[in-house]
Amino acid sequence: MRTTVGIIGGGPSGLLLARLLHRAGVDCVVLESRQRAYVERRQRAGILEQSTVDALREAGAAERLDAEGLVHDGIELRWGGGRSHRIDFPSLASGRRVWVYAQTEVVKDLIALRLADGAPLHFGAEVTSVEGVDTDRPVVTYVQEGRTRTLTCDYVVGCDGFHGVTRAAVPGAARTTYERTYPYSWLGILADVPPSCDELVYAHSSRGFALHSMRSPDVSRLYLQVPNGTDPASWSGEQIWDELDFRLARDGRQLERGPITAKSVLPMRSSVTEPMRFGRLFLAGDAAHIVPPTGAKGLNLAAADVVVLARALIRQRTAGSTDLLDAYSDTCLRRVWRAEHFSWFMTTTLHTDPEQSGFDTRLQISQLERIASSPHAAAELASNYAGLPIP
Ligand code: FAS
Ligand code: PHB
Repeated sequence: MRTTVGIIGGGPSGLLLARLLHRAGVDCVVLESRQRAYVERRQRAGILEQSTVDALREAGAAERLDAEGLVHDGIELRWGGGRSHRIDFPSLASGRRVWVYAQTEVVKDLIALRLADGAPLHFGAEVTSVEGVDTDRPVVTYVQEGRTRTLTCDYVVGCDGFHGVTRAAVPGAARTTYERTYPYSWLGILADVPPSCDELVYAHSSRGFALHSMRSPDVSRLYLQVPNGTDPASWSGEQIWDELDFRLARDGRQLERGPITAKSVLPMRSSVTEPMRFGRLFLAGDAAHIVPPTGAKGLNLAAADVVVLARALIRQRTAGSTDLLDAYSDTCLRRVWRAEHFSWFMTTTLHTDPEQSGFDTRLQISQLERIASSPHAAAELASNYAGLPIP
């Protein structure tokens, strides 16, 4: 096969890029290793920042989001067994806000649109190599239904996530990866019970972090900080609810409880690979960078990368100029590092490192008290959380 843009990975970044290019008349092919049902049910992000919603609307992919998504104008921070403070986005973040609309739903919407357009989206197509990225005819090799096939492209975009193959297609001497791991993970649950709070609640406690989130008026999404290597099966439903009550405690009110329908453990990692481009190969989303989910940035960074890249590819095809393509990596990395810092800040302020001292804990409390007492500190958190404009 032959195409202008070969997109490896049918997650949010690959699918949104394909949508943006298709609407501009730039032909592309999406190769996704998993089957459609797997990709559509994979539980991941839950929060869309303003720029992501704007991009989905501009791509004609926000009809269900606008009908079913929950608009949120703030989040609540809790600490010290009773202290709490609400961060108000409209007053602190220039009117920008966030939406609760799960990544699974974004992926379902983009797949449905791609298939309705009759545009090439191949499931069960595992890419095994990307060659010739330093030539003007890179070749993607993939296996589908037991047969090895090739796709010749003008450009290849790695949207294949942290465990994909495209990052390795950049020669080791030409790339640098900056990483940090954290001494804790998240135990996440889905529960068939209405959310106990109207908004998201991020809680610091002596026994560790907890997050109250949601998926709909009838489904709650909650997380507990747990040690790395925790087996989700080692936590019973009652133990999970009891620990969530302790950590999210406020005025003695307990959480509404209900059947837990999904349970998984997510390790925490920060990682950035530079540059995000090598010859005719571009990296986008988790293929290039990972953030701990405390700042709700992962999916949103992926969306921002492909908005910038789509604009650059369309300019190259329509005006013959590679200026935006040449600037892609630097343009994205400025925003990536801002989100990396914010995600690290939210993670290290709200989680309790098992090795931390009493001094460290006092610093965390002081930071939380500063946010509660200073409109400037609160505005810095609000503007990062609601998301900075895409350049
Ligand atoms: P993705 O990983 O979503 O998609 C990559 C796609 O490429 C996948 O469909 C994969 O099957 C495919 N692929 C991989 N190798 C391939 C190959 N060789 N050939 C073809 N296809 C290939 N972010 C948040 O903001 N909040 C959260 O709560 C949150 N929770 C997360 C939980 C987990 C377990 C994980 C792993 C991530 C979580 N994230 C969260 C981050 C997540 O949402 C990512 O940022 C987002 O999925 C990034 O999207 P993509 O870059 O498209 O990568
Ligand atoms: C979620 O609802 O899955 C979610 C929300 C906010 C986060 C992380 C995850 O920071």
